[in-house]
Amino acid sequence: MSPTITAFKQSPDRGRGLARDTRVRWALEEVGQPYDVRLVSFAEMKEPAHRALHPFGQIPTYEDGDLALFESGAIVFHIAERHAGLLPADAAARARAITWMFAALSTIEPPILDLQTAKIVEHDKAWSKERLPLVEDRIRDRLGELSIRLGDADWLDGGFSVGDLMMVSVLLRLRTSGLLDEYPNLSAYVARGEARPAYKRAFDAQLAVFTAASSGG
Ligand SMILES: N[C@@H](CCC(=O)N[C@@H](CS)C(=O)NCC(=O)O)C(=O)O
Repeated sequence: MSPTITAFKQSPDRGRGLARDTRVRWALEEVGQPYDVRLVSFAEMKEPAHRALHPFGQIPTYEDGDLALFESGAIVFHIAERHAGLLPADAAARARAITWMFAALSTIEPPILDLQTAKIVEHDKAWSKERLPLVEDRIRDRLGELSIRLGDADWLDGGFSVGDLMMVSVLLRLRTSGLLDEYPNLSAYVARGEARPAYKRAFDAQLAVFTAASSGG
C-alpha cells in the first residue's frame, strides 16, 4: 500500500509549489516511493475527521497503515529514515544532514514566514511600512550567514541530502521577494534543487491539481 498525503484542493499559491505538500512530494519522489493524495478544502481541514490527523487543521498529513503524521519536517524526516537516498550512511554525516533540516525549519523559515505575515496580514496597518524593512533585514542576516557557509559548494554538506531538500523548499518562498537574488550562490543553490528530476515531478504533480481545479476538473 502506498502512503497517502493531504494537499490543498485549491492551493492559495496558485500552483507555485509553495504549499508544504510539495516538500513531502519531493521527498517521496527522491526515494522513489509512489504515493496517493487526498485533496482537502479549507473547510474540510477544520472538520473533526481531518483534525484527528492534524490537530491544527492544516496540510500536509501523511498516512501509512496505522501511522498518521503531521508537520512537513516530521513527515520528510520519516521518509528519509525509511528509504535510502536522502540521508548519508555515515553516522556523523547523517546527523549533520538532520541538523540542516532543523536549521531550515527553525532558523531560516521563521523570518521568511514573518515576511509573508507582514505582506499579507499586516499590510493595511499604520505601522506596516515601518516594520517591513526590519523584517526583510532579519531575513538578510540569515541569508548572508547561510550564503557564507554554502560558499561555492553545490550542497550544504557534501552530497544532496534531506537538509538541502528542506533548505531549498524554505528558500523557494523568497523567490518573489527579490531577496534571494541578493545572494547569487543561494539563488544558484535553489535553482540546483529545482532542477532535480524528483523536484520537477513533485512540482508538476501539485500544479496539475491547481490546473484541474481552475478548469473545473
Ligand atoms: N509547520 C507546519 C505548517 C503547516 C501549514 O502551515 N500548512 C499550511 C499550508 S502550507 C496550511 O494548511 N494552511 C491552512 C491553514 O492553516 O488553515 C508544517 O510544516 O507542516
